[in-house]
This record gives sequence, C-alpha cells and structure tokens, in this order.
Amino acid sequence: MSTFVSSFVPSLVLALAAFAVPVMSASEAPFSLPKLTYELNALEPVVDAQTLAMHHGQLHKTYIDALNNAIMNDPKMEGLTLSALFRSASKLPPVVRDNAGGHYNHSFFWTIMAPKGTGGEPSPALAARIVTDFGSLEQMEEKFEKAGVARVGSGWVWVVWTGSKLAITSTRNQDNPLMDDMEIQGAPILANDVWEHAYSGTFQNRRGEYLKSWWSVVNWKEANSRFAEAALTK
Ligand code: MN3
Repeated sequence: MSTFVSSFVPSLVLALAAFAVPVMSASEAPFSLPKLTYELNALEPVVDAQTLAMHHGQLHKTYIDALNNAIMNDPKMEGLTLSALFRSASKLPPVVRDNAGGHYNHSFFWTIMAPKGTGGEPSPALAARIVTDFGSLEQMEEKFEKAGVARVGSGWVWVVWTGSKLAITSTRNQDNPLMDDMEIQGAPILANDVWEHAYSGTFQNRRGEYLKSWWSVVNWKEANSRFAEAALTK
C-alpha cells in the first residue's frame, strides 16, 4: 500500500481490509480530515498553534466538506480516488478540482512537517539526487524559496520527482503537480503552502522569511520515503 493511501486509511479500516472485499480505501469519497501526528504548538515558532488549528481544523476541513458535497451528488465522480481525479483535472468542474487539490495538498503538507529536531535529514539517495539536480542542498532550498516568493497571489511550491530528475515548481491556488495540465508534473517530495493564511500569524506578509525558516520544521524522513517510493522502487 502506498504511503499516499495509507496516510488516509484509519487503522481500523486497515485491520478490516484483510477481510473486506472489495478493499476499502479512504482515499475515495467520502474523504475525511487526517489527524495531525504532532501537537498544535509543535511547529512553533514557524507555524503558531492558532494558525495550525485554523489551517487544519477549519480551512482543510472546508475543502473536504465541499469536495464530498460536490462529488457525492455526481454518479460519474463518486468513488473516484484523488489520483484518478487529478489525472483528469483539466476536465473537472472547478469546484471539484479546487477542493480535491485543497484536500490532497493540505494532507501532504501536514505529513511533510515535523517538530524542530525530529525531521532528520535527506537520505543518502535523496541527498545525492539533490546534488545532481541542484548542485547542493543550499541551492535547492534557495531555488525553492525563490519559486515560493515568485508565486503571485496564492499557491504552493513543490519539489517533485518528474520520473527522471528532481524539479521545483509552483502551482496556483490549489493546483498540484499531479494534475494532467501542469507544465511540470511529478510525484511530490516536498511542498510548502504559500497562501498568506499559512504564515501571516507569525510573519504577517513576509513570505520570504517564512519560506527560509520553514526548513527547520521539514520532515525529511517523510520526504525520503516519498522519494524512495517515487524514484527508487520503480
Ligand atoms: Mn492552506
């Protein structure tokens, strides 16, 4: 089971899955809010507790509710997985595209952060790939920060595995690099939310400062397994 799917499957469902036919997958509708694996104040001072509570408990939940509403009434879309939705993103009604993106992007985002000092570091395999594709970790971070600052309005900045290399891309609103009409497509390895709601609690409008300090709460262990799954096991 991929980490993408397993991150959405409650342990009870996992326990039942061995017996249930067909196997249930919580990456299908109705979608639900994944639990955080850390306390609300665990990412301070980069992400303050109040911001995290609002961002996870209210904003993310809003995307999920709207997505469930939109697809549960549509027999063509009910039962589709997020990956299936993204593969035909260009043909989706905006309400489905935006809210499916919002759900996936935020679910990914919570897992790619960890309390300071617990996130580890890039694995030897990922570190080597970073050097090949960017020159150094510092150069990758700089390019990622620049792409995040350059995103006009709201969106996301990503490190993705394109199938042959690591690349940095930014997407508007709740788009993501799994969508079929993105210029750069690939499997997400890292992502940062550059909507102002993600950082204004601590940084007001200083997105660049947020992007720079965000590295201290990156969960490299998660990035390592995403990279291993995308690039090393194929
Ligand atoms: Mn957000």
